[in-house]
Amino acid sequence: MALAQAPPAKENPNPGKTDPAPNPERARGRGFGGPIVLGEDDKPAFPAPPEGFDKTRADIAHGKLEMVEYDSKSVGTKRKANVYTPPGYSPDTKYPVLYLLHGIGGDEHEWERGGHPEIILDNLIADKKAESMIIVMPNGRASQDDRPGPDAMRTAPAFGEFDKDLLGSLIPFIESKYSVKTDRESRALAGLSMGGGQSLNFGLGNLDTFAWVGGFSSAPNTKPSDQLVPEPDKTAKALKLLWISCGNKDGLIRISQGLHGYLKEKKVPHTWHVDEHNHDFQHWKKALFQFSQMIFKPETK
Ligand code: FER
Repeated sequence: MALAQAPPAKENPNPGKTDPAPNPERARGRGFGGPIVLGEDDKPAFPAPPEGFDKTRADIAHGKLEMVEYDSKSVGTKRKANVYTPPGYSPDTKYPVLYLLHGIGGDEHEWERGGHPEIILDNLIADKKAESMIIVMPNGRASQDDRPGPDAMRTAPAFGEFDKDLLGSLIPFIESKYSVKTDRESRALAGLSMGGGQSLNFGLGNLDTFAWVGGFSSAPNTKPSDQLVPEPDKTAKALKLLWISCGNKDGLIRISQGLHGYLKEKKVPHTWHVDEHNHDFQHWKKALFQFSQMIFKPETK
């Protein structure tokens, strides 16, 4: 679900509860999440992407999107994932893989519908700014009924179950179906909002599986910082990139600010990027544009 295109927020139906109301109407509108207090570190780490970064170019090679189905052992159903293979994908080459996760109202279509990663990556690969990579966009709601339904907030617990499906079924499936590299430095995990929280929780919790981790506008499902990074030296040593970003008009920014502050105090290297956006695909597309140029590159760390 493209949050940016959602109707404006209604009145808070829970006047006694200000932070944040468990109502998807508010989650999709402006001003949800709570008050925003910006600190001196809360600024852009990168300039805005060039004009046209997200526009289809006729003069370059294009990758492909395909919807695949895999057997999920932990959920007990067949589940779908939207897979981008880069221009010229060939079984003679082995590719790194970015697992890219959606938000509370979304599903396996959300990134394609709202963010067009296939366009952003086609352009970056044509300009030799990103590595040729596969992007897997699964459904992060690990339950038999994995639709957002009329009250997506109610499906939040299923997002917490997705690590078993990701590690136990989806990654093995992708590694059997596609020609991919299978070392940890060839796997990245990133996502928006609920998917940002999942990426931090599951990525930082599985350093033997992922070396590149990104949270874009991460939601309150993000674990407390001392649980995410209980051993700062170990995390610092293992990770090639830890990316945290948020818009400065996003009421959830305190989640990312809190993690940035903790990492700074514990001296864990990370990228902290704050732009001028709200909780929407303007931020998420730009975050993907930057993040995807940094991953799978030897010089990033
Ligand atoms: C919440 C506010 C927002 C929450 C989740 C979200 C689990 C997620 C928003 C999104 O994915 O866009 O309190 O609790």
